[in-house]
Amino acid sequence: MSDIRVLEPEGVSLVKVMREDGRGLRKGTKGPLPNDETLLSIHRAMLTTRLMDDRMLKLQRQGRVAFVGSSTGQEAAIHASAAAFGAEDWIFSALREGGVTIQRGMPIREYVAHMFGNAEDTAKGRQMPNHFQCKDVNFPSWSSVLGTQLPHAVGAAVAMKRRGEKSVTCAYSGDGATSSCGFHSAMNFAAVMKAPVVFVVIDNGWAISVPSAEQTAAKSYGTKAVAYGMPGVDVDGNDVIAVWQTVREAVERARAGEGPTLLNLRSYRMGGHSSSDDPTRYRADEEVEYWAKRDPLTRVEAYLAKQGLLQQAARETMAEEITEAIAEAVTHAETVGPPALETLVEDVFAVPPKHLSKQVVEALRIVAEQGEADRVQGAFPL
Ligand SMILES: Cc1ncc(C[n+]2csc(CCOP(=O)(O)OP(=O)(O)O)c2C)c(N)n1
Ligand SMILES: [Mg+2]
Repeated sequence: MSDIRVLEPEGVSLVKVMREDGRGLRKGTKGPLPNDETLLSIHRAMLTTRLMDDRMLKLQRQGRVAFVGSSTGQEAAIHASAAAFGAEDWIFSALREGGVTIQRGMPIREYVAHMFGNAEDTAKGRQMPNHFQCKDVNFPSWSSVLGTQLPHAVGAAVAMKRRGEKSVTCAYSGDGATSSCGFHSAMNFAAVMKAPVVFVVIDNGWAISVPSAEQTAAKSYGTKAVAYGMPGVDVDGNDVIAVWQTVREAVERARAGEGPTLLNLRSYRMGGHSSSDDPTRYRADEEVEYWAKRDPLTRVEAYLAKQGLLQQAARETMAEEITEAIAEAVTHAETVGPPALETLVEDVFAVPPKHLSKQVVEALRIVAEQGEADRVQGAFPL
C-alpha cells in the first residue's frame, strides 16, 4: 500500500468500541452505552446530514446554491459527539457541524433557507452558505477565519461558570485549525481557568490539500493536550459508541467543575474540501477507497440491524421521508426571494447612522429606476 492516511497510524492508539464491521462491540468493552433512543437519534441525524449534503451538492452544481462544505464520511464524529451534550449546552462549530442544528431541533426549512441565503435565512444572506446559526438551539454563528470559534467557546464557558450555571460548551475544530492562534489561546485559557469546555477536533485527514500528518510534528492531535495541562484522547471518529462515550465523559468532567478535555476524533473527509475543490489533484483514489470501506453510516446501520433496532425496510422509509422533507424545503426556499435591501444596515446599530440610511435610500432609488443587478457567477475560491 502506498503512503495513504490510515485510521490508526503507527504509534497512535485510538479508543475503539464497535467492531469495524459494526456487527457488535469489541471484546472487553466497558463504560455506559448509549441507550436505544440515543443511538437511533444519532443515526437519524447522520442519515439526514448525508442526504442533505447530497442534495445541496447537486443544487450547487446546478447553480442554485453558491457554496457547500460537506460532512460526508464524518457523520459519526459529528453527530455522536453532539449527542453527548444537553439542550442547555452551547455548540461552537466549524464548517462541517451544521447538521447539529437539525439534530438539536432546528427545522429543515431553516437549514435550507440559510443555504439559499434568502429572506428567511436568519443570517439574512450575509454569511456564506454552510455558516449556520440558531439561537433556539444554542448554536452561535461561526466565522470562516479558522479557530476563531475556539476562544469564543472558552469565553462563553468562563462566563457560565462565573454565573454559577451548569452549562458546558463544545468547541469543534478541524485538524488544520489546530495550527491557529485561536487554538493555542483557547486551550491555554481553558485549562488555566478550568473552563467547562470540551474541545472536539475532527481530524478528517486533510486541511484543503495539506495532509493532517504534515499539519503537526506531534504524533497525534490528542497529545497536544499534555502541554496545556488537560486530558487528551484519540478516538476512532467513525465509531459512534466510542465517540459518544469519550465525549460524554468529557462533558461530565466539565460539568463537575474539573475543567476542559481535548478529544481528537479520527475520521475522513470523503468529498472535496468544498464545492470549489477538486481533491483528485492531491490525493490517491486508493486512500478514498480505504475510507469508503469504513463508512460510518454503513457501520452504524450494521450495528443497529444486528441489535434488532433498525431493519433495511425501516431505514429506506426513513430515508424517503427525510429526502421528501428536504425537497419540500428546497421548493419552498426557491419561492422566497432574497433578503430586502433595507436589511443590509440592520442589527449592528440600534438606530442605523445617517450615512448608512442614506446609502439604503440611494440603493432603493437605483433599483426602482434600473431594476435589480444581474446575477453573476461569483465563485469563491475556497
Ligand atoms: C486563519 C485562516 N487561515 C486559512 C484559511 C483558509 N482555509 C479555509 S478552510 C482551510 C482548511 C481547514 O482545515 P481543517 O481545520 O482541517 O478543517 P476541514 O476543512 O478539514 O474540516 C483553510 C486553510 C482560513 N479560512 N482561515
Ligand atoms: Mg481537516
